[in-house]
Amino acid sequence: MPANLPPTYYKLKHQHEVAKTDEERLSLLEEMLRIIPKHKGSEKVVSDLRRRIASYKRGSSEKGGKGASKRSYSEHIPKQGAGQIVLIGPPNGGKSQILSNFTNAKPEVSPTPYTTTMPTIGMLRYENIQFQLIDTPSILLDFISSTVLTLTRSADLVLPIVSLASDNLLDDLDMVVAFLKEAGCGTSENGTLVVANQLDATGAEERLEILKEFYDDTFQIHPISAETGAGKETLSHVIYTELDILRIYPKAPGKAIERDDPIVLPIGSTVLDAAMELHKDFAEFRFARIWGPQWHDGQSVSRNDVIHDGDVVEFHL
Ligand SMILES: Nc1nc2c(ncn2[C@@H]2O[C@H](COP(=O)(O)OP(=O)(O)O)[C@@H](O)[C@H]2O)c(=O)[nH]1
Ligand SMILES: [Mg+2]
Repeated sequence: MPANLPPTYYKLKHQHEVAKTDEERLSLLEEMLRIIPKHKGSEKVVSDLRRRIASYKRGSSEKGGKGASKRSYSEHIPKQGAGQIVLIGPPNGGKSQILSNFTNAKPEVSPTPYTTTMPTIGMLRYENIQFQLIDTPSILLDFISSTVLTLTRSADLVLPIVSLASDNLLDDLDMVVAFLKEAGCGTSENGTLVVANQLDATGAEERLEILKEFYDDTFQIHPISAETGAGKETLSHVIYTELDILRIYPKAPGKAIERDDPIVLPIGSTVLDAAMELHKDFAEFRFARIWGPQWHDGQSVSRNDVIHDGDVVEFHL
């Protein structure tokens, strides 16, 4: 049951999110608990508030909800893997469900809006690499979370998640567009990805058609279901393409190619970039040989030659 919380609650919640000290956090949580309407729909939020207040009073620094990340609060999340992907969107799009089902992270998933209060990280495996997915608190138009804004701006890729189970689908997407504008990440013509989640829901196909009718020219729309996993592989592939990266395989002279541990670099990288990524000592290599569709097998390449996705490079020191 939705909690239908008053705007003041979200304002306090945001202040709590950006608060600098535990004293401030505690007093904001107490204020949230004071003003929250107590009814069946808000039961879960209320009990969560009580639990967190108690935990502050015990002097613990637990900040997230159940299962949330316990790391200390920081707006910037160091990048891991082949790219940092930030999931943003309206409440109940399924951001947390995607993280939970597609990675080994266990964020709280719930039909109660605004359950997610802290970013949570998980790694999504794609073939022989991994992407860092970040689940975020849902966006609200009249209250922009500075955490989500910062993450959106620094991400390698932002993935808006909307729900095909929602009758507010078009409004939800408009809110995402407004948020991206606020973040200074304008939506490019047919460039920005949008994940239309919950494809398994009743009426999803019809809503997808409507979504496409209105937005096919503006967005690349990718239907998926976090629940069934439908569309996951295609989405992972699209993420890979959107990141403008390539994989190359280093090979030691006389040894077999290691296919399970590629070097990931931006498209346009050179033989020297690959050498330096492998190890700083490799920057001084004597010569390098390369294999791939663009090359003669084992041909010698120079430092400034541009490498291609899938190339195998052998460095001679
Ligand atoms: N049927 C269906 N339900 C989903 C799917 N993804 C999420 N949900 C449900 O939608 C609700 C909101 O999900 P959640 O991940 O917490 O949304 P968030 O607010 O975007 O993080 C939960 O009850 C989920 O179980 C999906 O692919 N299919
Ligand atoms: Mg969530």
